[in-house]
Amino acid sequence: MALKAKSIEYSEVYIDTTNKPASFLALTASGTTPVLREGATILTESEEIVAFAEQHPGPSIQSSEAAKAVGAAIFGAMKPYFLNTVE
Ligand SMILES: N[C@@H](CCC(=O)N[C@@H](CS)C(=O)NCC(=O)O)C(=O)O
Repeated sequence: MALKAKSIEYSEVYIDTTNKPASFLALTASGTTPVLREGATILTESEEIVAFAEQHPGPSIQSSEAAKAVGAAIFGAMKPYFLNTVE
């Protein structure tokens, strides 16, 4: 989304997260998505990717600290549903 918001050209590679390919695991020690690779640069944290995108021309896409806190709280609350671990 950060790349799209900044109109940065990119190509997407989808993986099966239940059977992660070795080529993907070679890029990221955590084995999580997203991963951005540009040349020798590999970014494996969403915030790093947003910071990378922010360096490009166009309107700022940085969230305020308050918005980040709200997003983290919502994601934290929803995570058991995403992972189907609701008790
Ligand atoms: N700290 C990482 C967390 C990334 C993360 O948790 N990604 C999830 C998808 S949103 C993931 O890859 N889940 C699959 C797994 O852990 O195997 C970030 O902010 O980018």
